[in-house]
Amino acid sequence: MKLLGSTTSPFVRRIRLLLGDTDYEFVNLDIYGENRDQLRRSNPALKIPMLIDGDQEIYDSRVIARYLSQQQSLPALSWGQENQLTLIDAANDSAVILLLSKRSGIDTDSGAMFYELQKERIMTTLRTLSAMVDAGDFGQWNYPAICLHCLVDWIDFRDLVDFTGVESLTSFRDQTRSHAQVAATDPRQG
Ligand SMILES: N[C@@H](CCC(=O)N[C@@H](CS)C(=O)NCC(=O)O)C(=O)O
Repeated sequence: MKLLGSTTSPFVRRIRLLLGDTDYEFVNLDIYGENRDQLRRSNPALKIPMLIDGDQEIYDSRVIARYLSQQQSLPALSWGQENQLTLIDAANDSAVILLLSKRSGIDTDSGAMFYELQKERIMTTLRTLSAMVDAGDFGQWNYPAICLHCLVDWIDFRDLVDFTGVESLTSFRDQTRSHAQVAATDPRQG
């Protein structure tokens, strides 16, 4: 089994954490630079992660997680957990948009509607996720908790969000740092 990704992507990190100590090959790609042609050949959506298992190619972390969960005979996610993932993905997608825009030289603080919508989405989802943490909804180290850890750690690493009012999220990140592979997949090592 081969996982195409990068050491900094939060979407890739969640799959690396889910894979744990499974034997697989990790292909670390510079998708905006020297390895872009390899990405073009591998995934027409031009996104990471991507999993290759024999003849089976799987795109998108959510689908990869479903594939691996079936292989590991893990229980299917509940609808509530699916909603947790949707909120985490919504915040993560908007945060990626902010980062790529900044890297493109765009002023994301100009008041432009598009960026105000991304920032609003990030804060509404983070506030809801923070309340869920307070309610104990992320008490188990399962796939949604892994995804939340990767999101919070990544937006902190990229300095994309002011965590005032959602400090439960950074506390959650700090408390879950000791789990297997978390230190080894820290994007700061990338
Ligand atoms: N829905 C996708 C999102 C993956 C994603 O956005 N990955 C980023 C890296 S963090 C990417 O490949 N971005 C490339 C681009 O936006 O051009 C998933 O869950 O796998």
